[in-house]
Amino acid sequence: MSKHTIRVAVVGAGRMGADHIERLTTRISGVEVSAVIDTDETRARAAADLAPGSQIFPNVEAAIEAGAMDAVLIATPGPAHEAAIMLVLAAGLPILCEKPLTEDPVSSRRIVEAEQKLDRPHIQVGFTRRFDAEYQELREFIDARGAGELLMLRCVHRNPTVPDSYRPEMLIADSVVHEFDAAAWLAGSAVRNVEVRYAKKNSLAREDLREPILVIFELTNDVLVDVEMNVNCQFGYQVTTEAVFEQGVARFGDPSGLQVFRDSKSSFKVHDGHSDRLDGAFDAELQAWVNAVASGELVDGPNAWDGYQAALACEAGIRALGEGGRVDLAVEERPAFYA
Ligand code: ISE
Repeated sequence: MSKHTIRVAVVGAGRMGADHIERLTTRISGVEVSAVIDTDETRARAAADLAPGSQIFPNVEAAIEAGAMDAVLIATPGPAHEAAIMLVLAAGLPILCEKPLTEDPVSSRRIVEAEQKLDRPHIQVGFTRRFDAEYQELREFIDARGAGELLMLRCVHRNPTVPDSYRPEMLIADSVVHEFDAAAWLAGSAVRNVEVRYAKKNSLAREDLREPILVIFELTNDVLVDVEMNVNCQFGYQVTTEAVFEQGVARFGDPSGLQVFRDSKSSFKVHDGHSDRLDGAFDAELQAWVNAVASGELVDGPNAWDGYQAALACEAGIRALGEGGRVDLAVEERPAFYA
């Protein structure tokens, strides 16, 4: 692809889609939002107002037919991802798909099979944590054996509250999916089994939402990972990771910035949600993707194979959530296409 401004169509004009449209329009270079695609015209129009000059379309087919874009960012809810991806892949355009790639491994597998018929990967998956400076620093530390071999990862993932649309299995498929991807990426190994334990239920959580939970999983290199998944912690958004090595411990995610001492107390600002906690990572992720599309590389970050691996881990995690016990995954070798 030549060095012209990349024209991006954003599919899905909800909160995440609008956020990406605003980001692409105001903060990312070498790109313009040329199309907004949403079945709800009012929503599409409101989001398109954030990107002057963009056109709106009711579906992906119409935008492809009009030749409205060079690349596509998919920000619809997960169940709509496969259909949009298949259409865009058939048109040979690069894709940045918000996580999850799809909500089950069977449909994710269909996608990696379709993509492997192309000359190179076209799909990047929005596992944004890989673009966060603290995650990147920890990965470099692990790779450099800064404190010897990595033994364990101890993660905390807390949300202040979740909307009523958040179903119990989303604890795994929408939330712990981040740790499945991030831990595998940090440690350079795939997830091989998953177990879920329930804590005493938070009475502030909805009746049908039994949480917090503790998710424990092993990687193929024997590193053990545990995640406190807590979506009603009330006080703010918190993501911490502690890596335990043979000769030390490395940790990130604790509050930083201004510490105020007042009225016999000290305090730090805590993040409100993923948008402020991961703001810089979202910028870095989108800029890396746009640059990759412009250079013809098409993907610079987690690819569809990573999305498929996360879907396999989620399927095992959802079974463990419902049935208890440890659920094993079929570990497959990464194809050379996705090396
Ligand atoms: C949400 O979809 C996200 O991606 C957030 O990062 C995560 O913290 C939250 O639990 C999910 O529901």
